[in-house]
Amino acid sequence: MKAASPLRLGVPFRRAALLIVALLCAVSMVPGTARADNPIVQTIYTADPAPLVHDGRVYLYTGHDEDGSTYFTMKEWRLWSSADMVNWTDHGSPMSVATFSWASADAWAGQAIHRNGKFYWYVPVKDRASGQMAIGVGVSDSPTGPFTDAIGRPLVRNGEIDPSVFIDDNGQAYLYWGNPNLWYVKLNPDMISYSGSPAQIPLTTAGFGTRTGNPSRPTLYEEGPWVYKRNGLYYNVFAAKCCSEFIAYSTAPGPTGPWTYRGTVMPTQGSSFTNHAGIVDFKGGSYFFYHNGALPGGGGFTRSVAVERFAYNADGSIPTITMTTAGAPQVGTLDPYVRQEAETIAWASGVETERSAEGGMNVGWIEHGDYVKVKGVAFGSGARSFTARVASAAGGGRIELRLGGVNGTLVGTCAVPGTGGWQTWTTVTCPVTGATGTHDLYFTYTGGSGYLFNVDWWQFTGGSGGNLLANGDMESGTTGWGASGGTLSSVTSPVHGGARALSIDGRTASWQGTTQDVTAKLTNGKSYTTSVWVRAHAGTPSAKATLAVTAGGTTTYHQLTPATPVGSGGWTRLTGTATVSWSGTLTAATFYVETAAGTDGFSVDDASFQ
Ligand code: FUB
Repeated sequence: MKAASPLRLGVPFRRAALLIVALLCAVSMVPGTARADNPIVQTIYTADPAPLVHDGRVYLYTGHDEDGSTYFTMKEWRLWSSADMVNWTDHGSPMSVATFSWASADAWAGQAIHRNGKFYWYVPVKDRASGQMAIGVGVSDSPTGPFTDAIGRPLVRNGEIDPSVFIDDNGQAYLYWGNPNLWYVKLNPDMISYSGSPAQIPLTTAGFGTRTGNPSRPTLYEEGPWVYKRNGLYYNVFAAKCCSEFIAYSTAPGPTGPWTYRGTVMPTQGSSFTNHAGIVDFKGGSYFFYHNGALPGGGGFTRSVAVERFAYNADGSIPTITMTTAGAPQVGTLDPYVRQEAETIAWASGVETERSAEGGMNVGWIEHGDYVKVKGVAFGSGARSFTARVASAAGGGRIELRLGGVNGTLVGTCAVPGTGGWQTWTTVTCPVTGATGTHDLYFTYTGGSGYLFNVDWWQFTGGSGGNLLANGDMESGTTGWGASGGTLSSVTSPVHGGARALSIDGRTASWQGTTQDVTAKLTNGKSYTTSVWVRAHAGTPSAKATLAVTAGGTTTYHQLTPATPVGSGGWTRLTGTATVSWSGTLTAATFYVETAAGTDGFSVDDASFQ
């Protein structure tokens, strides 16, 4: 599999080039600072981003510029997805020129959309029979494909490119495309046929700005429309002026116009003479995807997809966005206690990916000193062990688990043996110490010379059964706990288990209770189970466990357990399961045991939140 890979010759080149980037970063960065996460993909060159939000993930459909290209030599499309905008999972190539038997070349810029339980992916390709560019449509039951040719012929063919698809609130779908013109057609509800004929959107200077120096193209519109609707306003974000392009936009009161030119979204930047826009809203933020030539060896035909977070102005206008190497901030954290794919990557150096015989992709072409960074990994109260699925046709090597940097704190080392084949998989496990809280996790690969091993997936196990609460059995006194009012103490009687419990008295409001900060331990979108024993000091108050989450400036209260009457004659267990999610940057999360009403004192023991 390795020998057959078309990427193999590119690896040494890429490794050397990425080393240069690493050195540049090393001199320009303060130790410990989070490193750049743009471009999104470092393992291959990517172009023409088309993001799609579905079921809590962003799916990023891209083109693939071949290594060393001197033209738009593009044979396949690629797909990535993320739940947090920084760790991106490589799904390989779910569609290629070969998917369309009638096409001969040019897997250029397209867009995918979800409708009626299916995913439709509109792409420009060269029609073999006519030699003209045409628009094909792939279809799949899954956002990750595989996609098949939906109709076995071009959906539309007029020699122009770059389809964008949009479904209006009334269910009418539109396909837009074009260079040098701008076309649209109304798609039928089946999304694979259309009614009427393709029509041109008039390219007026009022609608698309004024281009100078090219009488045959008086407006700024060049190619790559991205059409969507927000708050009743229709947006067309497009590549403007050639060459080099910049990204501009127009707005309209309806899906077909009349359009008004609104100015620049992203100025000409970034060592690629093309640029290409894709915009989505995700988990409370707005994101602008584009491409540039920022990877080593990058340029107009060796491009890379990147992303910036932005906020619309109050009047709905789009601010000017500039390219950064930092990229978008992370939304939430990554859970190391569930299986994670090795090809889920915030930044990779030296490695590439390939199809795994066990499904999905694996990380391969690993050599000594290569690394993969996974950002914002929430270890919580501590990891105990690390397991990885590995294969090696050579002698194997080691996976060093480091926090905060490629040479950061070492929390574990896993030896990888030779397994007799690059796709002959085995599972290795090693102990972990010192991995608590939330950190960027680096897999630093070490070993001898040549390719060492492949990694398919990994997972940590928690140090205390996954309980996010420190001192949940209260045996360490009040350590880890606080009170939001009243007086907190550690008592030896009554206790539910062990020798100690927590006690709170002197409350003046029902929300005052025992508290613990779990900000660094939460995973966005995760389902948590709570169990805590409570005993009243007087009366029969209804006690409950609550999680207060502050994110994006807003505090949300999650009921972790139902409010349950607790007496003073014995212990009552509060238990429940709740999914905890938030939008924006998480700034505080506090676990409370409180009462629904009243100010009776109570005791708390044997609490878990996991
Ligand atoms: O990637 C090939 C072409 O370059 C796309 O179709 C255009 O939008 C430009 O990005």
